Amino acid sequence: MPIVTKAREVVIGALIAAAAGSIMYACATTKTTDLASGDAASKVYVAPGSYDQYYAFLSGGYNGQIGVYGLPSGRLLKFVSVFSQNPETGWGYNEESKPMLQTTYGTIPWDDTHHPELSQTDGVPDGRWLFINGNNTPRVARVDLTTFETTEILQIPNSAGGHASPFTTPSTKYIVSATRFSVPVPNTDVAIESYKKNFRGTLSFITADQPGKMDIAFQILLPGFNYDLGHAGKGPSDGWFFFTSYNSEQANEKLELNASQNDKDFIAAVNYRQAESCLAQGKARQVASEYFHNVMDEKSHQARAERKTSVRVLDPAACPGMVYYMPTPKSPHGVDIDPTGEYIVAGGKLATVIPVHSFSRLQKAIADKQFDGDVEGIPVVKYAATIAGEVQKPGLGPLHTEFDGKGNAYTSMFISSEIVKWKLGTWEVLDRMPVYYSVGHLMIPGGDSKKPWGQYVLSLNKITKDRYLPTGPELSQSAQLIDISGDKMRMLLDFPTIGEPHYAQALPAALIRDRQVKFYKLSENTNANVVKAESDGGITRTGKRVDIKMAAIRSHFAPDNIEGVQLGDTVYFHVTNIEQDWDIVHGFAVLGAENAELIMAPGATRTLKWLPKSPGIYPFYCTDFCSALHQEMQGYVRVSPAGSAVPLMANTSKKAMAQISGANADGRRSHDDHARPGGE
Ligand code: K7E
Ligand code: CUA
Repeated sequence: MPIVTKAREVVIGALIAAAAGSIMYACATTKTTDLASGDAASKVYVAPGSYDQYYAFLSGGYNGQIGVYGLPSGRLLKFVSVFSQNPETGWGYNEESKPMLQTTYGTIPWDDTHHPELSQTDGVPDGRWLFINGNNTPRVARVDLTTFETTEILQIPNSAGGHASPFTTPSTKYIVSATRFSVPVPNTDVAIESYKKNFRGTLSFITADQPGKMDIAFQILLPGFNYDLGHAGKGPSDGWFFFTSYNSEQANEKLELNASQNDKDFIAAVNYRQAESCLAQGKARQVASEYFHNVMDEKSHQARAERKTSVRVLDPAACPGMVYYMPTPKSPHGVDIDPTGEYIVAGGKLATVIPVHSFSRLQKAIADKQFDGDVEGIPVVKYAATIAGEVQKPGLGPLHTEFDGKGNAYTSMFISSEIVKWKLGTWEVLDRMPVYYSVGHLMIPGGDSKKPWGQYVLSLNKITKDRYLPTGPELSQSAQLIDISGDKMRMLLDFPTIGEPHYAQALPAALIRDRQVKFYKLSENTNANVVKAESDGGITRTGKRVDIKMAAIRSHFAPDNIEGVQLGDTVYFHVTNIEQDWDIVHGFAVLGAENAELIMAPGATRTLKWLPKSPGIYPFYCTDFCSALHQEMQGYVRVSPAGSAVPLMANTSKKAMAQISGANADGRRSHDDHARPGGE
């Protein structure tokens, strides 16, 4: 009986907890509704045919992509394929883009993206490029904001977890990548127990202001902590970079406990101008390190992967004045520099305050040698000497801070699920906004720059719970848009987000909207297998390799019937979309292909590799609804047994071609009346 009673108690306890939970959520929901009352709807309503005010770029987290959303509506506009193969676009599946995913570990079909970073000019986002980090296999990528395509990926050697990345210097001279997981440098077979002796952290400075030419400018070798996030100085602190670290305990097991022992960990303050001068004086070591640099050529639409073999590494001991450690409570995550460049705000996950360091005090402390010893030769600056103030009782679990440009800071509180507004200089808390639930990063358009646009803050929440219609065990992540134009924050909108957007950045749409490439110029297409007219299409055999060059145009492929392919052949379909009209995209898919479809932007060439598995007839078709006769956009490949006498034939003869052209006049529509009939 006692056992039964006990069991009942447990059940009742669970019910109470569940009930309490739903009450909490119910209250929470009511509260949000209150907060969002009034004219919230009209503030986020973008009428049909109208545009959003901002482009927002949300990392896809473990989907390895970038989601492009409009604000204030929260409407999803696009996913940009970056580190992950994407069958929807053929990225990483077609022959042109495959080299983009090349690394020294082989072709990596996935990564974990955390931090989108807009390029800047003089500390202000300029709309040229968007960078993003690959967290798992450390890489950084450049996305061209005139095409929304990934154009460049650089692997980071001597790193194992590219988390503090790819934050930019004020004019995008460098972006950075710091290793989250320390490892032996160079990486080699050692006992994990030898962590303290053998494991090291690296900070990488990457040249970024020249498209197609990203490279590791230099690396700084640091003690084996976990380097977490970073931000460049600006204004008076221009020339410095700040990186948080945790696990200054250098624990190598049960970090949850063992890396939370010290009251303070460190922010590494890096004087990168000093690093540059040490480089110039030849104080760097050239270290053999293999990594890949992959570039998509804009004209040929063909990516190339280049293997690099060495980097320059600077040791702090060889370059005094380059690195200082600033003690910071406790296991700090974010480090954010205010628009004036004076304040360095840390988000100590386990801290009870938000500590704010002063750059000018740091300079004075360094000049006065106010040090508390050193760590492996890196001076530790006294906390009391650099601290400008502490925000008291801010909430629980401060992670990240952004700024509105009006003297206020906004910090995300992961544990207490709120955004806290506080004042720079007085450190007083001005306002709080509960968010649902467990906010990670928050984002103000331009909020980490010199000139924030300061109208909204977007809360990027980790846990959705009851916010939307449930979708099984895994629910979408959630973003919440909050109006910060007044004294008090006002909740405007919830919208679901795909993947796990850690961070986001946004800028006014006007900065990039009118610079969009509408189509690639066919006349400039230098792809080795381009066809610039239907009559250029054809088929060639080289041993067991068959190359088929095709044109795609509303609403047919030329050639559209192919015979003479044999079992054992490797077939390459090189399909060029010869349209020169905005938004007229064609697709290409073939029965039984083991990779994905091709999607060809107007003017672009894409190649699908195909290994037929048995003799027969294989249809191919256009996957993108391109015209009223899209369903007619198809063809066949005949596959014969090996050694068959069927001649190689791309049987769109001149005569047939003429007929097709005739039919084309009916099927073709101009851009203006182009419509995609639904339901087919
Ligand atoms: Cu805080 Cu990876 Cu920037 Cu997630 S990170 S939240
Ligand atoms: Cu081309 Cu549908």
